Amino acid sequence: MGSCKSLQRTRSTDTMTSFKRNISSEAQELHNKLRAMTEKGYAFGHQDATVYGIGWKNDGSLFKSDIHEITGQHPAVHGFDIGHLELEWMHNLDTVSFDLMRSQIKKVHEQGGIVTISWHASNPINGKDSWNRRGKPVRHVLSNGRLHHTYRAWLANVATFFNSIRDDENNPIPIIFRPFHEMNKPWFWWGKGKCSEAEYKELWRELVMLLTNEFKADHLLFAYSPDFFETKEEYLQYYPGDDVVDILGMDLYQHWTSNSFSKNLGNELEIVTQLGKEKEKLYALTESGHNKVRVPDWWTNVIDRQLAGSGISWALFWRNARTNHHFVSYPGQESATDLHALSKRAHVLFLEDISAALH
Ligand code: BMA
Repeated sequence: MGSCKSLQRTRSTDTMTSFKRNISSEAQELHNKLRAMTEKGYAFGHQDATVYGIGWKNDGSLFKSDIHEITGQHPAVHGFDIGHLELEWMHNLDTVSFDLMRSQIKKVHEQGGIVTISWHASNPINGKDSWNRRGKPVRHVLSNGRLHHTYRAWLANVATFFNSIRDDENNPIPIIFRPFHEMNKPWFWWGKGKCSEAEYKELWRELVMLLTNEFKADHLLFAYSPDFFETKEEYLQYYPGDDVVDILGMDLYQHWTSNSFSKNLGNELEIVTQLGKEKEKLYALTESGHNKVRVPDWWTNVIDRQLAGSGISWALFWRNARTNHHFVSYPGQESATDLHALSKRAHVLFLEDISAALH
């Protein structure tokens, strides 16, 4: 690694939307930074890290995170979600205001951190949430579909938001966008059973084309994130093409025992490592966690046991919403001491590790 290979810009040769994707220098720099970072270890990420935690909510005056409370360090990768931006709401589906999100992203970026954004988009058929499975929305939002016009306006809003996130020099802050995740499972309107593989791929390709080339948000990298898979074929079932995916993601939660989770995680890592080599792409654990982190040594004995030396770029753990829905430790919680121990390991990268060393 360490090569300066530029991002894939080849055209797709099949019947799918074919275009030459625009990629700004900011996006290219973010990619280079991710590569350099990955040489040192993997970055620790947390969803909504600085906007709220257990027992606190950011009113805009803070730069605080549950991770920092425990380890003295902020996460290196910060996840946010733009669900409901498409409806032109002032705050997302989890009541995070988009103005706060913008200002926190700026702070993260100023400190050398990395930002990744997911999109729990509403069902375009009825405006209800992502889990609403009414109709076959995907085919209707594609170009020529009856909802394409509405959906295009959604993407214009998304691009406007991304383009509004700027540093003090007015340069757009590069972001890893992770739309339409967990498509190989049946829970979202864009998921398995709600569209064909070809429709999903077209959905993705049109999104990239519209956001980057049409609406000029070309400072984005794109992460593809299936949920649990057992084989390479399963992983690639909805893969929309090397020219429109920059990071091979995977979402995997521990629902049952640490043993079965470790086994699945290990198998998935082998698959994406191989694919990462073949495709010369970065790979990451884009969503993970064990609700309530009920295993006291989960961080060192389950997570790091699998992730150390795996070659992944980052692992992002889901949000700390409340005491019965949180995916990292908080002060006094039973896994907090172990998270602190994890943070001492040199190959686990936090905010200062990636800003100081890589600037
Ligand atoms: C899910 C849950 C929901 C939340 C959604 C988007 O996994 O945490 O409560 O609304 O993610 O953040």
